[in-house]
Amino acid sequence: MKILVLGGDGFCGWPTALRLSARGHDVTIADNLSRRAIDKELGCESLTPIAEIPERLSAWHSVTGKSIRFVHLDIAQDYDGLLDLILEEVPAALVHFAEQRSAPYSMKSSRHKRYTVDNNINATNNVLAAVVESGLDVHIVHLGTMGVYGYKTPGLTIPEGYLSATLTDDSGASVKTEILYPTNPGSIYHMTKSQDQLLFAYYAKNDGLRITDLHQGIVWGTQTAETTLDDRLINRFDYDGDYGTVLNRFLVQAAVGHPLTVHGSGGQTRAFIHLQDSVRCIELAVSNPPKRHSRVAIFNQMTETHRVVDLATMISTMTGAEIRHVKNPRNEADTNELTVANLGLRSLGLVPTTLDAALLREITEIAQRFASRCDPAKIPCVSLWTTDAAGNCTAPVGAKLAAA
Ligand code: NAD
Ligand code: USQ
Repeated sequence: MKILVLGGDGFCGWPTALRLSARGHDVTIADNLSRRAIDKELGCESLTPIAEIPERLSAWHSVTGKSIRFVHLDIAQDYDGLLDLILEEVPAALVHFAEQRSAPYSMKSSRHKRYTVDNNINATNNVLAAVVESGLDVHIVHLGTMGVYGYKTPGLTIPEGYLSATLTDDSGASVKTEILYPTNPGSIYHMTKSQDQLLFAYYAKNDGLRITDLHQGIVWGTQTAETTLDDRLINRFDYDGDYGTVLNRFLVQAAVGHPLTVHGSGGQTRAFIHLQDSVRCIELAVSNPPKRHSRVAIFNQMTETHRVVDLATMISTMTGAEIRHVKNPRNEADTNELTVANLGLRSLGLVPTTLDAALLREITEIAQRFASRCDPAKIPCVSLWTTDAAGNCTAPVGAKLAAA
C-alpha cells in the first residue's frame, strides 16, 4: 500500500515509517523538520544522537534494501505543496503526526500558544481539505490524545470517542443518542486536538472521508525492532522540561543521578503505551479503514494507567534514585482516577506490552549509554500554566502521597 507519513521525522513518526516500510508498504515521509528547529530554540537535543534525514534514509536502504522517500514540506503553511504531493503519490492511506505535540511548549508564552494553534489546526484542516480537493479515496489516520477527554472521570470508564447519552425532549420523553465525548483539554496543545476532533467529524459527515482518530496516551520507550537495526536509525529520546514525557524523563533522571521530579503529590493518573505498541496500533489502524460515509473511527490507543508517584516509586526502587516532589507548574488536578476502554485496538489484534522491569532496564541502559549528552540544566519544567504557578518548580514541596 502507498502510505504518506506526515511528521515522519518525529519520535512516533520515524519508527512508524520504518515499520510500515519493513512490512512492504511504499512509504513517503513529509516533514518540515520544525521539531529539530525547536530543539535549537530550546537549546537542547534528543538524548540519543539522531542522524540527519538523508543519513537516516540511506542507512535504512543499506540495512534493508528498502527505500523511503522524503519531502520537506510544511503542511500547515504550504497547502498547494500538500495537495500536489497527494495527487502525485495517490496514497491509499495517510498517517498524520505533523503537529506541535508538547503541552508545556504550547503554554510558554502567547507566541507559543499562537504557533501551536496556527500550526496544528491549519495542518489538520489542510490535510482534510486537500484530500477532498484531490478527489481521491485516502484513509486518514490521525494521532490524537487521551487528553481531549480530560482526566476527571470518577466512576466512569472513558469510552472510545462516543458517549451514549439519554436526553429529555420538549415533551418530556427520553431520547437516546450518541455524542462525541465532551472535551476538557488541559493545555493549548490538548485544545488543538479537541478542535481536530470537530474537523474530523465535519469532514466525515460532509465529504464521506474515511478517518481514524487514535486517542493516544503518553508514549514511553524509545526504540523499536527497526530503529535498533543500525545506530544511524536510532530514535529521538526527549528528556527536557518541555518535550520529555514523564516516564522517559524519570528513567533519564535516574541514569544521570538527578532526583525524580514528581509534580505536586504525584496523584495524577495518566494513560500510557509503549512505543512498539503505538507503532503496532497504527499498523492495525491503517489496515482497517472505516467505510466511506461512516462516522470517524475513534480508538483509545493506550494499554495501562498509572499514577505519577507510583511510576517514580517503581523507578526509585529499581535504581535507588531519590524522589523529589516539586511545585506543579501546570494547572491540573493533583489527584484523579482514570479508567479507559481500549477494546477497539485489542479486538483488531493488539496484544498490550505492559510496563515491566526488563523493558524499563532496556531504556535505562540507553539512558546510561548517552548520559553524557544530557544537560541537567534542561531537566526542570519551567513552562508555567498560569502566573499563579510562578515560584520555584525545582524546590521540594511538602505534599506527598503514599505510593500504592
Ligand atoms: P514529534 O514532535 O517528535 O514529531 C512531530 C513531527 O511533525 C516532527 O518531526 C515535526 O517536525 C513535524 N511537524 C510538525 N508540524 C509540522 C508541519 N506543519 N508540517 C510538517 N511537519 C510538521 O512528536 P511525536 O511525539 O512523534 O508525536 C506525534 C503525534 O502523536 C503528535 O500529533 C502528538 O500529538 C501525538 N501524540 C504523541 C504522544 C507522545 O507521548 N509522544 C502521545 C499522544 C499523542
Ligand atoms: N509530570 C511530573 N513530573 C515531570 C513531568 C511530568 O510529575 O517531570 C506530570 C505532569 O504534571 C502530568 C503528567 O506527569 O501530570 C504527564 O505529563 P507528560 O509531560 O508526561 O505528558 P503530557 O503533557 O500529558 O503530554 C504527553 C505528550 C502529548 C500527548 C499526551 C497524552 O507530550 O503529545 O498528547 O502525553 S495524554 O497525557 O494522555 O493526554
